[in-house]
Amino acid sequence: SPLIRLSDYRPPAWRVTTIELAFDLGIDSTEVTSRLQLQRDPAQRLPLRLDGEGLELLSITLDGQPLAEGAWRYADNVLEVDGVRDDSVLETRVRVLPAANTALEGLYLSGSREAGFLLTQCEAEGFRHITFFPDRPDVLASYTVTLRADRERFPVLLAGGNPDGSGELEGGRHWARFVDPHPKPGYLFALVAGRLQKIEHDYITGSGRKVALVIWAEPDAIGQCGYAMDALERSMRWDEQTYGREYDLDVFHVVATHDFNMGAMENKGLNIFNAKYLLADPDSSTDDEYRAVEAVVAHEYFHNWSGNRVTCRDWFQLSLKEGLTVFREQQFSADMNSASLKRIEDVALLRRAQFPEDAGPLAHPVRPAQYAEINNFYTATVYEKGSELVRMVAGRLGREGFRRGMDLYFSRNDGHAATLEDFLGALGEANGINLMPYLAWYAQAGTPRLSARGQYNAAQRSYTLTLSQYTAATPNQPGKQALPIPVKLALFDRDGHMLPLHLVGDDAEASGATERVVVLDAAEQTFVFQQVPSAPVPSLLRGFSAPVILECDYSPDELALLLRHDVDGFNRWEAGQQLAARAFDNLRDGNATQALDAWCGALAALFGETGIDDALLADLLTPPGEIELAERERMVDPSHVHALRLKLQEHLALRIGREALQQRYEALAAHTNRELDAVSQARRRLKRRVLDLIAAIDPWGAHVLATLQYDNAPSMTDRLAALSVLVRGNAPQAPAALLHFRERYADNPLAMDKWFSVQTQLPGDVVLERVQLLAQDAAFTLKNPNRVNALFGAWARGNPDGFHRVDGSGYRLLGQCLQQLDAINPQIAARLATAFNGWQRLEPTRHAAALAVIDWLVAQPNLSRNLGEIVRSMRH
Ligand code: B3K
Ligand code: ZN
Repeated sequence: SPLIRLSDYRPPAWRVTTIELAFDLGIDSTEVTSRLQLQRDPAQRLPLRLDGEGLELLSITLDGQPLAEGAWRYADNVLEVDGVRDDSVLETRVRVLPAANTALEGLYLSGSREAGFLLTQCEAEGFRHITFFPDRPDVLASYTVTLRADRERFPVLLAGGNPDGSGELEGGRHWARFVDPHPKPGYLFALVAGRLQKIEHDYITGSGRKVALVIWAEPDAIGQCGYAMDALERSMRWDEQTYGREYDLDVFHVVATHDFNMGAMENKGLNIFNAKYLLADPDSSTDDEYRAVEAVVAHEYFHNWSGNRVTCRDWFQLSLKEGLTVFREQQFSADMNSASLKRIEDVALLRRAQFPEDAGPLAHPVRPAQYAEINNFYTATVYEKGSELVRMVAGRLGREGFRRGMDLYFSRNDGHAATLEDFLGALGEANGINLMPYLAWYAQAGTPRLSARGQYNAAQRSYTLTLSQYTAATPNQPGKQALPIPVKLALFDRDGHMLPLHLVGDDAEASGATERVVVLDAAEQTFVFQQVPSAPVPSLLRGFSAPVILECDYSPDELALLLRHDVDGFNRWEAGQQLAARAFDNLRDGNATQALDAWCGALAALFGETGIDDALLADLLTPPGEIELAERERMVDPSHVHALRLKLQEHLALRIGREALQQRYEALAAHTNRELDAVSQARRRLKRRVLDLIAAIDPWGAHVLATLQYDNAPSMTDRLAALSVLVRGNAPQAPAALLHFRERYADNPLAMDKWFSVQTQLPGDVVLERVQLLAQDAAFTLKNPNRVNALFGAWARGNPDGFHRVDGSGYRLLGQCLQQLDAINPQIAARLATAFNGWQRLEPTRHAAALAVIDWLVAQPNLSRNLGEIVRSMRH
């Protein structure tokens, strides 16, 4: 398929100023009438060309006149019309088939024909599956939408914008109209129709306007929407207080569906959510899921300004809205919960999902230069690395400066489609700083490696820090340039105290602080600190001040010192992670135990101390994951990585001691409740970790504890943690617990997803047969994205040892699944296929087996553009 290139961007030859849409809704067949008020760009003399995919054209008129045969052509997903003048009105009537739409893009049916409801998903290019339109984000139109449907089958009719009347029609039908006063691109259009129930809450904005907040769900789920409503209200207040941004319509609708390709969608005035990120109750949701609901509700709401009021000029600018909105969401979550725990979570995700992406065949810049299928670019790079880039810039400007810059960005671009240059330009201009050097970060793929070397000169009492950077080549990008890398740092003395910093070249005023930022903006630079009384231990990249891989030859003792004393919660955890990675190397190489001793010793000491937060302790006791550890290997054997990581935890548990673990477990278990306050959540988190550590040295004892915990669990968090220990330990109690879980939650799709996922964590080769068995289960279907991800996604991504079978049968199973799935839902197939990422560094046997399956996929006829692009790129 042809590549779309950023360098080919041209402004639209035709714009649409207003669109009037009318839907005659039906499950099998829906008719869509659209009236476009067109506007020609006088500088371009091109015929009118509108996007349209899979539309059955029923009628077409131009300025009220039926168009002659030959005056229009509809081929290759483009409708071309002759004789259109500036100011012309084009009316089309088309038919679409919602129930047959398994790709879940455009207008489709969620749930069963009898009880389900109709909804739309338009980002990125779904609007062209609904009507003919210039389906690109820089064409902003005013929308008037009329929905007509059978009242009994579709009692609720919703579209974005403010309600503008409703009424009865003949034959038991009814109608409702919505007018959106804010011009928007087609990707933000949405409608929902069906039997839904609601909860409502009146919100008063900072300036005193009343907004009706309405959350809609199917009858059996409406009782699980209260937490989302609470999170929505807090998000709205936070955006007013933090960014001065108010909501701008009279109503804000939110709808939950079980059939959705991603997390949620920020359609103007009508957000649509994957039920997984909206529904929550203690009996079926874990603490992590509650926090995910809070974050995603906030994320979609924040898009109302960062994405909707100011949208993207083209899809290459996707990170303009996504990176920025992830950053805003992360700030919000940090404010609502613990900031350092949030930072740990975000960096762990970056390392697990984005660093491997940036190091493999799918590596692409945050602003890609080309794509075949834009839906393949909703990636960890665009989202998470994009957020890190905003964070670097925000850090550079400081709190007030960033707010000043954001105010200018919003006011200057309000109602427009903007670029990353507009963003950095406004932020810089409001602060008198040139931020354009940061554009290089957006254009360059790959994770920079930052090397730090320190040298202490006792005679001069000076400490010289040399920083250098290097980024390895990535596909299509052999040469790399130096990037501006802000390094937040502190120096510790050997007793664990921070030293005042006197950097050569600073004026007296800046001198003496214990923490500061230096910016490396060349291949290598040197920074000299004076008045340093003794050889210090540097704490670098505090708070993870730049998305890089830090290489610094700390001794194990130095890392242990930071782990015990660093006051930056993130860097304290980070020191532990670095030390754990070195301990892993000790076990792998078998030639030293220094790091292993230091890691176990420092954590055993912390375990015995009081005063450390339970949740932070739980995170400190968790070594880097298997994917992260594999990233450090030249040649990867996933089973070996898995086994060594288990060994690592066994050493840690032994050092802490079975008795101490038991005591802590019992103390934590004594508090058992289902409250969501930070202290209760932290206890559950630590309890889960302690139980895991017990399982590492005394599986039998752990299984007894886990069975009790399962039976008495007041919340899903405790229940699932216990079940997971039983399953991962292949405990004799596991089958009965799984059976019980299944019966108890048979009618709860989100809980059933967990039933599927937890079983993908079975150890060893046996998991493959389990996955095959589960794929035949009556409750499994390839048509539901959540179910597919819960089984195949959780297995291929969450159980590297079980997926990367040395005989290649794991790859073949995934390959067959992808082939079938691609015919049903190409977006989900393409995303699942990224589980092959990293195959090039597998040891030779697995490498050959994975390649054979990738090649087999590439050779399949009729591959979708989505899956085709991913599997072909895998060969890079
Ligand atoms: N903007 C949507 C993602 C759309 C994905 C299209 N394949 C959700 C979000 O990022 O908020
Ligand atoms: Zn988003």
